[in-house]
Amino acid sequence: MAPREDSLSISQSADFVVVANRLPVDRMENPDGSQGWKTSPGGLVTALKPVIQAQGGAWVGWGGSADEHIDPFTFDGHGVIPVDLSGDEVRDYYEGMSNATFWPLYHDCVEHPEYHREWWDAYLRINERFARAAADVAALGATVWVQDYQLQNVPEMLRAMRPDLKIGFFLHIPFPPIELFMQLPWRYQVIEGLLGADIVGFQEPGSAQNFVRLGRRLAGLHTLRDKLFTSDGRTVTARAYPISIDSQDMLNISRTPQARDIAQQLREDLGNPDRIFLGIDRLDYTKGLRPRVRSFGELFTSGQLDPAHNVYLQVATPTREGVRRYQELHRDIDEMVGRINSLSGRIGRSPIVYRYSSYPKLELAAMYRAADVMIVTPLRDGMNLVAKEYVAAHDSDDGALVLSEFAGAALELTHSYLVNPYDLNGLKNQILRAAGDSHANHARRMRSMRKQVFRHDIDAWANNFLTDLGSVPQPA
Ligand code: GDG
Repeated sequence: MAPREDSLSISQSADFVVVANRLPVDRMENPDGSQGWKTSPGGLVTALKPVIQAQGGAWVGWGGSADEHIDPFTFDGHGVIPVDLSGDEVRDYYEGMSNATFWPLYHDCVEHPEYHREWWDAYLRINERFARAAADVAALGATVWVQDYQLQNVPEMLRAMRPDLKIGFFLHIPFPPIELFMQLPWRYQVIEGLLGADIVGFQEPGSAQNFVRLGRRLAGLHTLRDKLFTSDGRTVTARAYPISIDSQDMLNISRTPQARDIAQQLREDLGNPDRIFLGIDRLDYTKGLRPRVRSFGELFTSGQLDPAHNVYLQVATPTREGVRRYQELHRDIDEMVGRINSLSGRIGRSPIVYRYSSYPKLELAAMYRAADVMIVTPLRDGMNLVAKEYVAAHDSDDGALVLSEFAGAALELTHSYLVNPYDLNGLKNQILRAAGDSHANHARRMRSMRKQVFRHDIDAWANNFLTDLGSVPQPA
C-alpha cells in the first residue's frame, strides 16, 4: 500500500528535524495517473527515516525542481517541509556556490574553485530560508540535524532564531586543510556558520582537526582536543563519524535470484571474460576517472592486460550536467574510451565497456557480484560508499578492491589494495597485483573488510551521532 500523504500545518511540532538540500521523497505517477511521492533511494534516507518516524519528526529540503511551489505534507509517518528554489537560485546557490565553489575547494582544489559574490549572496539567502523552515517546524527543545556543504550557515542562523534547539551538523565531504580554506573570501562567515552547531561531524579525524585548527586561527577561539569554546559561552564538539551503508540490505539484494541472473547475463554480454574490472561512480572529477581510464588504456595497449580475457566495465552516472567542468569531463572520458577501444579492441569486443547511465540498485548489486576486481580511485572523497557496497555485495571470497588512499573509506578498508591515484605506474601495478593475487590472499582481505562493513553500518553511524547529540546539555 502506498504511504499516506496528508497536508500539514507547520506549527513547531516536530521533536526531530533533518535539514538537507534534498527531500527524502521523489515524484512519481500513481496508477490512476495522478502525481504522488515515493521514498528516495539512498542510505541517508533509510537510516534517518525510522528515527524521524519514531519521533514524529520532519524533513526539510528542496523538492528538486526549480520554480515549483509545494506545500508541506505528511508522508509515511513524518513531515515533509519543501523549500522552494527559483531557477536563478538553483544556478547561484546550488550549481554555483555549492558545486563550483565549495565542492572543488573542499576536495583539495582538484579543479579550480570559482568565487562570485552573487553566488555567496544567494547561498546565504537560501541558507536562511532552510533555517526559517526548520525553525517553524521544530518543537520546543527539539533536535535538528543539518546535512552537508550546501547548508553550512544554517546552524548559526537557526540558533539565532531558536536558541532552545540542539543542533547537529554533518559534512559528507572532506573539510580542507587550513592553507586551502583560507582562499575562501567568506571564510570567517562559514566557520561562524558551522559553530552554531553543538556537534560538527566529519567523515575523518583529519577533517575534524582541520576545523578545530581553523576555529583557533581564524575565529580566535580557545580549543581543547575536539572541543571549541565560543565567545557566547557554548562548547562545540568537532569529531569524526565515518558514514556507512545498509550492509545487510545490500547483501540481501545481491543474493536474490534476480541479481544472480543479471550477474550471469552480464558476464555473457561481456563475452565471458576471465576477469571483470568494475568502476561505478557519479561522473565527477573528484572520482579520478581520467587517471583510471588512462591506466587501463596503457595496460590494454601494452598487452599487460590481454583484451581477449579482461574487460573493464565503467558505469558513470550522470550528475550536475549544468556545471561546465562536468560537461568537459563527460566529453574527455568519451573521447579517451573511444581512442583506447579503437587501438586495442578486437572486432565485436571492446576492452572498455563504458555506460553513461544510472541503474536500479538491483542491477548495481548484480554488477558488484559479477566484478572480480572493483576499482575505486578518487583523487579525494569524503568516504566513498561504492567501496563499502562492493564489499557487502560481493559475498564470495574471490573479489578484490583497489582503493584510493584519498577516500575516507581507506581508513577502514585497510585490507583493500591501496593506491595513490596520482601515480599512474603505481596505479597500474596495483591493478595488476590485485588481479593476480592468490585466492587465499583475496579471501583473507575480503573477509576482514566484510567484518568492518557489517559491524559499522549506517544505523551505527546515525546512532553514534545522535547519541552524542542527545548527551549535549539542553540549552538554558
Ligand atoms: C557524497 C560524498 C560520501 C551511483 N550510481 C548509481 C547509484 N549510485 C550510488 C552508489 C552509492 C552512491 O550513489 C554514491 O556514493 P559515494 O559515496 O560513492 O559518492 P557521492 O555521491 O559523491 O557522495 C561521499 C557520501 O556523500 C555519503 O556521505 O561517501 O564521499 O562525496 O550509494 O551506489 N545508485 C543507483 N543507480 C546508479 O546508477 N541506484
